[in-house]
Amino acid sequence: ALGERRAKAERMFGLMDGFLKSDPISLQKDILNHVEYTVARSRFSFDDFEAYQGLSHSVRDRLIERWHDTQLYFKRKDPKRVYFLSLEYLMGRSLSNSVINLGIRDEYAEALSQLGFEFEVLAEQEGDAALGNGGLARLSACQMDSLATLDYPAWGYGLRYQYGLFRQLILDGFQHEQPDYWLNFGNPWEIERIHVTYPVKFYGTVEEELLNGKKCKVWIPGEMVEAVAYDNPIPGYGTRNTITLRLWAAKPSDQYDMESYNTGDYINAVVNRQKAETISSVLYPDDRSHQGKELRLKQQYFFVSASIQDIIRRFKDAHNNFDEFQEKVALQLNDTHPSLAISEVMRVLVDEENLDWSRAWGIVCKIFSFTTHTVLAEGLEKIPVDLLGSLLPRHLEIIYDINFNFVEELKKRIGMDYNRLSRMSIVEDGAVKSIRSANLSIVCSHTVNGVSRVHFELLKTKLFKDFYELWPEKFQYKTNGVTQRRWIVVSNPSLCGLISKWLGTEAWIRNVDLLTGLREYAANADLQQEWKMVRKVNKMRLAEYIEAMSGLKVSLDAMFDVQIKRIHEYKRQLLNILGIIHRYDCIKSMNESDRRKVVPRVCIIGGKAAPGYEIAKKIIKLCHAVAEKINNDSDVGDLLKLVFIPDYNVSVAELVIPGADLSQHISTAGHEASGTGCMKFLMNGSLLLATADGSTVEIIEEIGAENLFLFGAKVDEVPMLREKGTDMRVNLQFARVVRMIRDGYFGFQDYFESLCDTVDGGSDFYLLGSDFGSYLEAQAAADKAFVDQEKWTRMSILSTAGSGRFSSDRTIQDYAENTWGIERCRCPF
Ligand code: RUG
Repeated sequence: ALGERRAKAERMFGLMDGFLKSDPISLQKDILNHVEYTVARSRFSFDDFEAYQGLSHSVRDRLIERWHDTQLYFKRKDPKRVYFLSLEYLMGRSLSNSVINLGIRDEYAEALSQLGFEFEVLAEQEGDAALGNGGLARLSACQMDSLATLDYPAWGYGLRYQYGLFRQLILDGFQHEQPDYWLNFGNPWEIERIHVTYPVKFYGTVEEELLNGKKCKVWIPGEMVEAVAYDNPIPGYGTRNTITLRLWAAKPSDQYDMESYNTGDYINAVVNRQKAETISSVLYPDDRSHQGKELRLKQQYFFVSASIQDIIRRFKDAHNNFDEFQEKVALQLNDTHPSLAISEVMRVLVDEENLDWSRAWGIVCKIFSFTTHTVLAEGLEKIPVDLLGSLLPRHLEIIYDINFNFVEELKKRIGMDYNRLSRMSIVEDGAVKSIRSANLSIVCSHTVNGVSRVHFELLKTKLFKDFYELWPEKFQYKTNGVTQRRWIVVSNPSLCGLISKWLGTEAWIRNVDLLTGLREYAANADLQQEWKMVRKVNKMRLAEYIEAMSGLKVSLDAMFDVQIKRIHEYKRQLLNILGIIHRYDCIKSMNESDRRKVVPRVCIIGGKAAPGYEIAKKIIKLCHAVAEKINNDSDVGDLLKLVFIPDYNVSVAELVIPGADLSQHISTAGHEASGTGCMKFLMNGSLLLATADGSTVEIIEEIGAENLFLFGAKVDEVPMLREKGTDMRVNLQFARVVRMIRDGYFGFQDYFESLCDTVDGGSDFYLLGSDFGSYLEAQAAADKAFVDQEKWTRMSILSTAGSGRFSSDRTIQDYAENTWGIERCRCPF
């Protein structure tokens, strides 16, 4: 019967192509049908939100059609697939991106305008899918877009959190967190697969049994939860290929727990079952530390177990010999968060598929690759052994066995160097005995990737030095990238049109290296004129947003200077604010004629602080306190304004980035593994003010140091400067601005005391004091360049022209060829 069904599907394959028409009249009909039958509103009377719903369902139909075709084609071709395991994805909005990638944006706009709606207005109705914290999660989203566009046979796997990243509410300048129940109004971009479910086991005991005379381990679980698949089709651009992001939701299991029903306590039994859903209920809102939390570990195992079952089921549909597994499957660990996939694959192969340990191990070592996004050893995840032993007892045994074999092998290679053996061991013996997830991932992966060249150097010389010396051939790096589809085509349509006009082609949207073609026109007066116009319109859009949000009117002639990212001490938003205080202080002491020479600035800061990160929250409050003072000082007027943009997320970034003249990427050197925000600004022609950290070092190579404003200590100078400390008697400008805060110039004197303590009094771990002088010089250089608009515009064009290397298309192609060993598989229909 299965064979017959397949044959029928094959026969229908040709018929499916272009099944849904995409001319404006057909689109209108579809939208109205969905309004009437899916949304259940009258087609004669519906509002913007209902129109958005009808519209998105009609887009979804078209996505589904291509998605089915792609999946059927992949099934037929059976290529090696990459499975991308990530606990976080920051997808943002889907509507605009989908219609652009489907190539029917203009047809939809026309169809809607005839119905009396505007596409942009409806697009604004969509909420963000914020299933992640920051850079790592947005990177996953960009990489999914590139995987689809480049026709790679790929699947993304993750968790369908019911509550995404918290909404940031600012009351009186203080951050408050509000739950983001993003599914409240439905989510047309996902497809619930009620038949794609897997049981996931937790707790219990491991017992030994005899099977055909062979001793086997059997895990008797204490709890069982059901994982239900929700598929999100990801369309490629300029291709029919549409791949799957499969997110798992936890549901109570029907297979288990009859016992509690039989005891007669029906109500409590139902309530307990419901608790299963908490596993996928909420995203951890901290992008750095979540050590030792049981729910976090449950989340990690839950999504890993369901994904591995799904992958093995797909493999077994077409193959019956696990020796072929490595030819069909590449598993990518996005950071250490999914590292339990390693012990899970071992468990399934050995305990359920009855493979010998050594055969299973041989397979595991060939399928996993690991990318680390961390710079500091403190940031590496550890799982307390007690916790793992209780939640996943069989996994603990397997990890111990992997470690035993590894350490024995290591002894043969390096001898009895106990310090090194103990540093490299997967098991850490300390006050709290723990599993080192990074060591587990390195030992079991064929490739370990960093996310920029600077990061790679740090991995080799510091973080994973011991492992690099053992296996230098395992280590690589793939500098991160972002997708130009989202970050130019969707978010900056006027710039997109201008680029295509001057390059004479839209081909750069798939082949972004073509952007270098803009270099030859960088000084062309006509392009400069049009470039300035586009930038001005984007600034106007941003200014309107600022006014609507805060009531503050800002001048379009001012330089829009932006820093938007998670609030972290190492990202140094505090340095930015101290610089702003200095600027304010200088303006205050100027006479009228000097004031006329000041380049007006609108300083824009946005970002969320992890709820438990006190210092980061104080930085947000300081920003508001300083803004309150400056924005209400009539002495200063339009010369300086400070705005904090609340609830920074992907769609806010899409609005802010195109409107930025200058953007700041000012982390202490050696702390940002890569950074991807800088790439989005670069693509949009914003000039960068940056330290030589993470991927900015490679950006400098691409656009030339003369086209950005560089400052601060270099990576190798940091330890020495830290040792030396900041001498407040020498750094007078720095001492003065910190003193202004300490003296209560901006109010909240006691509250800011501990914040000031982080940068003076001998601490200053992130070197704000020692970098302050060169930071001010870089800012002065930016002012000077801004006065010369011809020069500024040339630098801006050269920034966009040099941004091609920072496309996620390049990153993904490199991964495909040099890490995963997969080939393109383009759906021909
Ligand atoms: O902090 C890093 C960024 O430097 C990097 O660009 C991004 C993507 O690679 O990942 C960020 N990151 C690191 N997010 N979470 C972590 C902790 O592992």
